[in-house]
Amino acid sequence: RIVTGSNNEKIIMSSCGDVSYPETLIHEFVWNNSENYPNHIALECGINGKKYTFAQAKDATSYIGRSLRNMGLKTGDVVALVAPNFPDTILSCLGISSGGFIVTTINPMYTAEEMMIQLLRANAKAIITSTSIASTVFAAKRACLSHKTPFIVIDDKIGSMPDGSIPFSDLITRGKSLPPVNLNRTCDDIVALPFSSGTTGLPKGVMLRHRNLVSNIMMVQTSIDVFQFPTSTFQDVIPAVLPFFHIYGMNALMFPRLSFGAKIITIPKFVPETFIDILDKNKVTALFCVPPIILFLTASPLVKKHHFHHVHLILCGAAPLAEMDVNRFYEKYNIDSQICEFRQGYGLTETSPVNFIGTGRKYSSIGQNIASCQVRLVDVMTKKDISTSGQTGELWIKGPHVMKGYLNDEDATKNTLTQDGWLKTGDIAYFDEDFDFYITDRLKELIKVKGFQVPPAELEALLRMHPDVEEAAVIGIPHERYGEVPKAFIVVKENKKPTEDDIKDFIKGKVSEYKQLRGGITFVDNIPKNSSGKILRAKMK
Ligand code: 4UW
Repeated sequence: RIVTGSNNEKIIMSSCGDVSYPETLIHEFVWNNSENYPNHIALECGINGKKYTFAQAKDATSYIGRSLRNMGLKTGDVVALVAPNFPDTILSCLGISSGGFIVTTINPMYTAEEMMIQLLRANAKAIITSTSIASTVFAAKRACLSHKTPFIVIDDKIGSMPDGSIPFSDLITRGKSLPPVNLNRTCDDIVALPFSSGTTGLPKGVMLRHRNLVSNIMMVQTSIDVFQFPTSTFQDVIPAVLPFFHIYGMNALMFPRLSFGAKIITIPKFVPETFIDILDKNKVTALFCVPPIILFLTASPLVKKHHFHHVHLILCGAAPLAEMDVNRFYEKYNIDSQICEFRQGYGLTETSPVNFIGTGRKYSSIGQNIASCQVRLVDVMTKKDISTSGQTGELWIKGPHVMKGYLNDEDATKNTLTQDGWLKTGDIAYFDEDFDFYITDRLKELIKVKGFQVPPAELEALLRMHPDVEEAAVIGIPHERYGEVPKAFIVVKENKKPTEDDIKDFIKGKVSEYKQLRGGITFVDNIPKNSSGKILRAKMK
C-alpha cells in the first residue's frame, strides 16, 4: 500500500485503485442516467410537499440556466445562492452550472454583515435567495452591490419578496421559450465556490472545478458500493437536513445521490418533530449526519426503532465522533449493524469533499482512503513522511478532487497546496495495522461547531473592534452537544473594565448564532504569542 515517490515521499495508495470518471460537466453528470427513470420523484420538499420528477428537474435546470443568461450574466460569472434546503435550492445550483456560471453558496443563517463579506469576495453578479431570509439578504445586497444586480427569490411561503425581486418560478416558466445555452465550458473550469477558512485566517473562496466534483462522486461510488440505481420497486429515499451550502450537503449528498437516482427530501431547518414526521411518512433508506444528529437519534424519545426499518446506511462526518456514541445507538434500538451500516466519512471543502470512508467495522475510525485518493502523513516536527502504523502526523491529500486553489489568495493557496499538488489538511491522524485511519487532533486554527466552520480569526478581528479590547484570542473548547464552541481570551485596555456580557452583546448581532462565544470569556494579562506575533493556540488550550 505504501509507495515511495520520486522525492522519497511515502505515499499511502488506496486499496480501491484508481477511478475513471467521465469528462462531463456536473449538471450533465447529475442527470446522465435520469432518462431511465424520468417519472420517479427526484426532489420533494419535506415541509410543503412540492415535488419534481427527474424529467421535470432536468428541464427546470436547463431553463434556469437560460434565464440567467437572458439577464445578461456572462460565462464564468459568480451567482450567490443563499437559501435553506428546498427543491428549488438544488435546481438553482444545477441551473447556475448549466448556464455556464459559478455558484458561491452562502450560509442562510448568516447575518447581513457576514453575507456582505462573501458577496464582495466572490464578486457576485446575481443573487438567488428565498422569502424567509430575503430581507437580510437584500440588506446585504443593498450595502455592497449595484442596485441592478438581479435578486431572485424562491417563494418558501414565509415572508415576502422585496421590491424589484424576480420570482424564482419565472426563471423556469420564461426559460422554456429561450434558446438553449451554447456552453463553452470544460471540466477544468470552476463551477463551485464554497467558502472555507482552510488552515488559518478568514474564509476564502475554494475554487472547485467540474472535474473535482465529478471525480469525487465516482471515487466514492467505486469505493463503497452501497447505493443502487432505482428499479420499478426500489428507490433510495434520503432526507436532506445537512445544508446544501456546505460541501458535505452539496457534493456528498445532493449531487451524487441525484446522479444515482435517489429521491431527496429537503428539510430547510432541523426541527426534531419535523424530522421525525419525515421519518414516519417515508421509507427512508440512508441518513447523512453530523455528530449532533447521531446524538439526537440516540437520545430523543421521539425516535423509535421502526424509523430505521428501511435504512441501510448511516453516514457521519464533518467533526469527530466517539465509538461509544455509535455503540449506544445500536444498543438502544437493537439494530443489526450488518443491515443498517454505520460509516464515518472524512472530508474537506478543499477536496470536494470526500477522502476517507469507514469500513463499517471500527466506528471511531474515518476508514480508508477512497479510490484515487493518495495520502501522506507528515511528521509535524521533523517534516519527514511516516510509514509506520500508530505514529501521528499531518494528513496530506492528492487526487483529482483537490481544489484549484483559493480565489484571489495566492499566499493561502501556496501555504496549503504544494507545487506537486499535495493538499495539507491541517488535521493530525494515524493509521492502524489494517490501514484504517483515525483523526486525533487539529493543527489548524479552525473551530467546528455542530460541524460548521468557525474561523477564530474572524471572531478575534471583531473582538478587537470593541473599544475596551486591546487584544483577543479565540480557541475551541469541547462541548457535549455541539462538539466544540468558541471561547475568547481578552486583554482589556488600561482602566477599562468590560463585563463578559458587554463583550457577548457586542458580538451578538454581528455573527450567526452558532459562532457566539458559548465557551465564555476569560480576561487575561497577556496572550501567548511566538516571535512573529502568531497566537500560540495550543499553549492556550
Ligand atoms: N472526524 C473528525 C471526521 C471529520 C472531521 C471532517 O467544513 P469542512 O471544510 O468540510 C467538512 C466535510 C465533511 C464531510 C464531507 C463528506 C463526507 O462524506 C463526510 O462524512 C460522511 C464528511 O466538514 O471541514 C473540514 C474539516 O472538518 C473536520 C476536519 O478538521 C476537516 O479538516 N472533519 N470530517 N470524520 N474531523
